[in-house]
Amino acid sequence: MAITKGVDLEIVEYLYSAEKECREVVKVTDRYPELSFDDAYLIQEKLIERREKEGARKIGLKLGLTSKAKQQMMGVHEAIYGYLTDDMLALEWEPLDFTDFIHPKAEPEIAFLIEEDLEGTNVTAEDVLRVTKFVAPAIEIIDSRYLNFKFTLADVIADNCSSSKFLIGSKWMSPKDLDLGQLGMVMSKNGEVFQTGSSAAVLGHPAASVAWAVNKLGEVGKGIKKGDVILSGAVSEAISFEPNDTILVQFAELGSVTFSCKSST
Ligand code: OOG
Ligand code: MG
Repeated sequence: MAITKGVDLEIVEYLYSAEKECREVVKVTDRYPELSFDDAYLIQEKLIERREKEGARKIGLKLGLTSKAKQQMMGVHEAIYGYLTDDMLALEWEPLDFTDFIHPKAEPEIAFLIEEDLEGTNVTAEDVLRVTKFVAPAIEIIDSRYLNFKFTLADVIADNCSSSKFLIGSKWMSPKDLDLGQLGMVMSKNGEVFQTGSSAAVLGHPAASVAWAVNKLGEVGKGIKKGDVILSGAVSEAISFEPNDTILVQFAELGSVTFSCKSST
């Protein structure tokens, strides 16, 4: 069942202000249990439009729930997607301010830099690799606007899939020059290893995850564009961080990406 007309904009304002004020809020489906996935993607779209009105610019996409482990955790069989905007890009050499977040977590991802438009409903991982100029190591910082980071699938889609910030490492490689399907990954916090994994965790191959997103967008006549940055979805579980923490993600062959969080004073 779909939500009634007009409610969508109310939800957009609800989520927009929660993000702006770094405030966690009760999940949308507590009030609107009838919220469908289609409703949720529509709200996500309008939420991005709302941010574009304030000057943000769409620069690409992010995938979520692309690993079997995460899908099982949520009891779903499908990935989800959200949008990246220019104001989400964080830089390795500028410490993050914890007061910009609610309860952030960092996760290791592969970034795709796209050099050709791609659209369709039968797109394969090979097609994606063909239009990918570079891949790079990346960290996504997710920061659900919902209380205790707890939500249903419709809730998280509406909340632009928990997106907050992302960082891209400095080593960019052509996907032709490495075995992108089997890259080992180590994520550490303050020098201690917290997560290990392989890029194969992302739907078998990170390019398959991007292909899934292109096909999903293809169903509504959209696609990906030259210049887009696309985050593959997490290679392992996310880890939380606090002021003074330093997170480092290292990928075999593809190098590393890191950030620190400022002290709280
Ligand atoms: C949803 C977003 C998940 C990923 O890479 O799997 C995501 C969440 O877990 O909050 O970005
Ligand atoms: Mg992610």
